[in-house]
Amino acid sequence: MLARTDLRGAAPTLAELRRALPRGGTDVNAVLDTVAPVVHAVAERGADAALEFGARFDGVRPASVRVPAAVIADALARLDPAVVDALRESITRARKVHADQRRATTRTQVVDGGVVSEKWIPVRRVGLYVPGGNAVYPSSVIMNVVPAQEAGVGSLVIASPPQKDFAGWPHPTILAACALLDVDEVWAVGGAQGVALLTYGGVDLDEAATVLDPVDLITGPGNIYVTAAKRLCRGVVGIDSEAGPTEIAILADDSADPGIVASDLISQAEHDVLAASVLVTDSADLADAVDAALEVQVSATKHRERVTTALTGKQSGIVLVDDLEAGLAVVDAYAAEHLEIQTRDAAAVADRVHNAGAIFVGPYAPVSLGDYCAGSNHVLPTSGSARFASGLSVQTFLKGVHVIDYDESALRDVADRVVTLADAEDLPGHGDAVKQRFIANAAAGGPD
Ligand code: HSO
Ligand code: ZN
Repeated sequence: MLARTDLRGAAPTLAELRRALPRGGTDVNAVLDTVAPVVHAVAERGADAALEFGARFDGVRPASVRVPAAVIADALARLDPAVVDALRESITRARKVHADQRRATTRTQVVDGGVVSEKWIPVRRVGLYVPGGNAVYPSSVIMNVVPAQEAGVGSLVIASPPQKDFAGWPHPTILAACALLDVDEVWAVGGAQGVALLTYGGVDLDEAATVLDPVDLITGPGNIYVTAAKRLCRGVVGIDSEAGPTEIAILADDSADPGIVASDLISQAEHDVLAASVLVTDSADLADAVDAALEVQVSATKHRERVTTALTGKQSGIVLVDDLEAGLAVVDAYAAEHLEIQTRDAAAVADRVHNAGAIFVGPYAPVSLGDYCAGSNHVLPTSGSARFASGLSVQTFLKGVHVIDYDESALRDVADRVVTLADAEDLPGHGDAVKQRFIANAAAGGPD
């Protein structure tokens, strides 16, 4: 079922390796021209334009952009208690992990009388985009909201597309997750117009003419139009990352259970026809066994068509390597969003991985656990960006600010060096700004 790339006996360069690996890719640039007029219209006309586009693209126009509190409360009241319980457990575990990510102010005594501190200030107002349509993921609400709250973000709004089946409000499971997380500001707006409204703000067309304040940072995945709008709005607003289709890579040796490997490959293929499932192994026997297990499991899985399309797409496959060493080079070059290690001594092998969004160690840490209930975050870097980017965390919502506090003698001690460097850069005004302090002191008969 999975295409094979055989690297045994080969010694590819990094560039050759990257080219040889299965990889998809969506062309966000191709829709920029379609999305730009939407963004511009919302930037100019605010909620009015956003609702018009919603009516056109989502086929429904909610009574207001802001979802009434009673609608949110009602969604929670109606949710299956077992789902409520599981969401609560997911929230509790995520809070535990993310609370530990908070950063303390650092204070460095550079010299006597000269201190530089770095403090971490939460972004003031954040917009979390939550997709509607096929992918209704209350778990993603948790993964975005919890780190923002643990970072101390004071103001948080969730935007999610209006749903035809629910009177134009976002999906009730999304609203219920908001209620569980104490998020009370939810906007029924999605797509490019949702991103634009978060960026530029507006005034709701409800009776109270509710003000829709713009945000400082937008996080959360979306479809290609949402991603294109994020690209266009970046700069006016902060953007977390551009999320591509989900990916799982599994590094496995002959000790791995082929049934487990197959089911984990299917679990992420289930998300999207463009999802990538990649097995990297030094065991041809395991590759054969996984393929056989896939045949059986895929035919029994609910979303078999979508899964089959994903697994047979050019973004998925099996990469055969000579040994684990070569396997590690492959997974580092691939830089998967999710990487599972299904080998002997899995923890030691995991320790050697350099590039992955998140690493899942051994047979009892499947990606599905991380998707919902490990406590880790499931918003992770895709498309190879794990080489330089991190998943969502408390850090995403913090800004580091240096605070510089030097007294007179500390400045005097280094003044000559500042003047020298300023002159070397032909910026004598910079040096003068330092000298001025000491001239002024002398003229005023100061302590000089
Ligand atoms: N695996 C997805 C997240 C998700 N899975 C949400 C289930 N629901 C991307 O990390
Ligand atoms: Zn998932």
